[in-house]
Order: sequence, then structure tokens, then C-alpha cells
Amino acid sequence: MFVDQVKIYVKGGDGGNGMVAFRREKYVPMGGPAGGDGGRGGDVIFEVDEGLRTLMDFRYKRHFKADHGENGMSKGKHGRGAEDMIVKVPPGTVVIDDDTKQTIADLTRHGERAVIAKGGRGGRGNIRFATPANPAPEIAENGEPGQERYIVLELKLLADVGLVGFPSVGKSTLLSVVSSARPKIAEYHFTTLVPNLGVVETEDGRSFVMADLPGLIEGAHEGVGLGHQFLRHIERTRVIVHVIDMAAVEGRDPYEDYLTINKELKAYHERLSERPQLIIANKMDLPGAEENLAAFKEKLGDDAARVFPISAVTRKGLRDVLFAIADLLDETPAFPLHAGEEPDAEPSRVLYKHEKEKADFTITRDPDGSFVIHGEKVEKLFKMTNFSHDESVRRFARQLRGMGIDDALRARGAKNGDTVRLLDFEFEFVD
Ligand SMILES: Nc1nc2c(ncn2[C@@H]2O[C@H](COP(=O)(O)OP(=O)(O)OP(=O)(O)O)[C@@H](O)[C@H]2O)c(=O)[nH]1
Ligand SMILES: [Mg+2]
Repeated sequence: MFVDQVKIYVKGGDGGNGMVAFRREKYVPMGGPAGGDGGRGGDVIFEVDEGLRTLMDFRYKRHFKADHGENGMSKGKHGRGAEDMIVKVPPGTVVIDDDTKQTIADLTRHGERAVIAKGGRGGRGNIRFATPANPAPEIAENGEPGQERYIVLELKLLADVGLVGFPSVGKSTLLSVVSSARPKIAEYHFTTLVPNLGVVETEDGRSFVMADLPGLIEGAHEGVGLGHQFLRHIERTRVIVHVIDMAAVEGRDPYEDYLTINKELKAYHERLSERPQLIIANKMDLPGAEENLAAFKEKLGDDAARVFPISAVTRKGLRDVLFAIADLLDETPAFPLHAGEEPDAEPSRVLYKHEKEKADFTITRDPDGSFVIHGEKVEKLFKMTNFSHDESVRRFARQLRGMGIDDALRARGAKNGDTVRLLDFEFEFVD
């Protein structure tokens, strides 16, 4: 199974900062607290869009950051929350945390959503910190930082387009020049033994998945040659591209080839003959191909418009045929698979695994003797502290004590006056 994969960065918006403010009233020198809360930061949310078939769009945009919340304001006004950022993904996208390798979400159905990076909550303004004992606090919280992480998106590809034709007509060569797939190419029959899939992008930015299938021969529907299993694969493609060696390198008549393969498709399943089909006349760089093409078109009659002459080797005609395939896909609905067949049978699930509780903090020592504190929780507290108000700083010190950091520093031998570092903040240990 061919898998499209891409690594990207996501970050929820930071919460807005809470405000320290006081009411100003005539004749009242200092009124009560009036600083509002910050608004919440936006989430990064993935949503399934069945119109997407590949992860091609993520090749160009790899960073997704939701907006931050608005800061709190004076007069008790709260900051506005940010809008969530909605990122569209194709059905079948599996989202994996790149650090833990855990699956975050497995998105299958149209419209299904999952929060991939949570926005931070807004910081509280000083109104929230007022108590009878401290009616005018100079304390406000900064917004909580949004969640950030690297994730890997994986998509199991289902082919939109299947290349069919006799062996050695150039199916693998064609796939190799229009996609990054690298199938084996050779002049002997049945070089391709299993389907190869490649993602094709047209010049106008449309993309689809094309499968290079093993060559078919007469009797394929009864199991002759590589037979059945690959015809089953064709059944799932929306559009069939019939590749013909128009130079008749092996001496067969191109029109006979065309009829034979179509007969095989129909004998395998009536439905296959109703599938939209486009004809590629390949190897037009070789002598005799032009004459054969004229004769071929004449025999086809009205269907001649579906023939696209190309050379997979010189790359002539590729642009036009890719546009034609993309157009045909645009107007062809997906074929419903039968109940019990793969993607539909897979239960849809969005997982929110409980993330393992990490230790609140760790303490290490730098060569210069200073103590360094690390830890998600303590770093978050730090980021949410507004250091421009002494009272906020004192609150932070109390929080550190509450987490047991003072005791832990003492246990590691910290003495009065020793330097302690946390992110870019440095302070003296006071015993
Ligand atoms: N001159 C010329 N040769 C081509 C062209 N396309 C393919 N060939 C040659 O035809 C031979 C068969 O090509 P493949 O791409 O392996 O054919 P295939 O249809 O995948 O064959 P199977 O996998 O065996 O079914 C190779 O030697 C290719 O180099 C073309 O446009 N012009
Ligand atoms: Mg091949």
C-alpha cells in the first residue's frame, strides 16, 4: 500500500493576557480592580474534506498557527477569543504525534473534526484576584500558551486513475514521468508485478492518484497472465486510462489491442465498461506511429476525441492529457464501494489519548554552579506571570513554593544567594 506522508508544525493560539487596571472615578483616588480577562487562543482543528485526495497541499504550507486571544482591557472588558483555525484534510488521514509516535486522530468521514493543537485560555485580569484581604490586587495572569507540536500526517492512497493496457506499452514509464513514483521499466513483458501508485499534480494545481497496473493480456479475466487480482484494483478507480503502443513495436495492431483489453475489462465486470475511459496513444516519437494513429482514429469514429497522442519518453503531450484526466475526474463522482469493503468498513475514530503525566519539574546544575529548573508545568506558570507587577511576581514565587520547588532546591544543596534559572529568568535563592 502506497502511503503519502508529510511532517508539519501546529500551534494553538496563545490566550490573551489579563489586565491590571483600576476604576477611575471622580473624587475616588483609587477605585476597585477593573482589569479584564484575556480571550482564549484559537484551536487548530482538522476537518475532513472529501474533495481532497492527497496531502499535496501540505508540501507547500507546513506551519499552522491559530490566532491568539485579545488582551483584557480596562473597565472590566474581556478580550475577544480568537477564531479556530480549520485545516482541511483528505479522508483517510491519520495524524501522529511526531515525538510520542502516538496516533492523535484517524479521520475518515466527510466533515469529521479533531482538535490537533489546543489554544491557550485567556489570562485572568486583576478583578479575579480581589479578595476581602486584598481588595485591589496588582496581579494579572498572562494568557496560557497554545499547545504546539510536530505531527506527521499519513494517508493511505486509493487510486483515482488506473493505467491499463498490454505489457510493455509504457504504463510504468508514463507514471514515472508524471509523478515521483519510480516503478521498474523494461522492454520485457510483465515487468510490473504489483500496482505502483503515484501522486500526480497538474500545472493548475489539481492532484490525483494514479496507479500503474500490471499489463493485461487476452484471457486476463479468467486468470491468464497476472489475472484477476489487478482487475479488482481497477474496479476501485474512478477513471480508466487505456495506454496503447501506437508504434506497434511488437507487431500487434493498436486497434486490436484496444478491443482486446476492453473485452477483458467487460468480461471481468460489466461495470468496468461503463467507467469513463480516456485513450493514450503512446510512443508517438517512433516511426510509423503517426500513420497508425490516423488509422486508429478512423476506426474509433466518434470516440476519436478521447485519444491523446503522447511520448512518455520525450514527454510530449503530457500536459494536455493530465488536464484531460483531471477534468474527467472533476466530473466523475466517486463510485460507492460495496458494504464490507475496506474504507467504509473501517470504523471512524477520533482519539484523544490521555497524555502521560510528566513530572512537574526537574532540577539540573550548570557548570557555573547555578540551578536550572525545567518542566512543562513550571514553564507554563512562568509564561503566564506578568512580571511588571511586584505582586504578580510574589504570587509566582508562592506558586513555585507550592509546587515544592524551594524544598527540592534546598535538598539539592542550594544556599542563600545561589543563582536559579528558569527559561530566560534568573533569580536568587532566598532561604
Ligand atoms: N520510444 C519510446 N519508448 C517507450 C515509450 N514509453 C515506454 N517506452 C519503452 O517501452 C518499454 C516498456 O515500458 P514500460 O513502461 O516498462 O511498459 P509497461 O506498460 O509498464 O509494461 P508492463 O509493466 O510489463 O506491463 C521500455 O523499454 C520503455 O523504455 C515512448 O513513449 N517512446
Ligand atoms: Mg510496467
